[in-house]
Amino acid sequence: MNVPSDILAGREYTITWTVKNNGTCPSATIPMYVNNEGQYVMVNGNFLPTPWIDKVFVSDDNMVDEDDVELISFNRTMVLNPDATYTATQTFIVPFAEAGSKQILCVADASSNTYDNNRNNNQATQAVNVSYGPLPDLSITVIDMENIIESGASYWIHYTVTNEGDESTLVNAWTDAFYLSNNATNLTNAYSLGSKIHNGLLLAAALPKRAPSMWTYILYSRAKATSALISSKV
Ligand SMILES: [Ca+2]
Ligand SMILES: [Ca+2]
Repeated sequence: MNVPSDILAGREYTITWTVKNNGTCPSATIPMYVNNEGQYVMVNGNFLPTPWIDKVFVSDDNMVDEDDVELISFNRTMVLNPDATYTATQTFIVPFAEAGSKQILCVADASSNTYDNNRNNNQATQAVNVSYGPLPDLSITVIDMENIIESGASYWIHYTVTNEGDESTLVNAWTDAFYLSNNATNLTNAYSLGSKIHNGLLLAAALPKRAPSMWTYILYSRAKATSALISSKV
């Protein structure tokens, strides 16, 4: 397994791993039938591919269990002959919640589909340090809306979102949502006024401008009640 030892959460990385059949027979299903004497007989000597799945996890320890986060699920359908190998390369992203000292666990045939007679060598493990890199910082400003709104009527909300962080957004699509709430911070019982899907990166202000670092939208919304604040959430 080859994977970087220092990883930034939320960023895409490449992992490469190699699997070898150390056994003496192919990783395959051997079709058999029972003849008139009750003996098992191989059908034409053909081996059928047995599908299996290689998986990659990020884990606090070197054991695969339910606490681990699956990063890659890689399907294989092939006959791997004795001493034959294959090498797979896949990309993965470690979630922000997994920052810290972690282990990357790469498991060949993670669902035990093949008749592997020694599962002790089906896992490769590497310690990694997962940290936060520079992050984006979205900031919303409501440019224009009515201060007094009537229940059942429709209104425009004119707003701007700016990236004030040190890094461009790590995703290129998200949803801005607007609520009617009886307080400015808690959305627990807030009424949803509407939402707007944003498409496109917001670059960090310090980076060369390949795309706007600010987007302005006008949201057309219908208010439910009058005596409440408009809360915004990006
Ligand atoms: Ca674990
Ligand atoms: Ca094995």
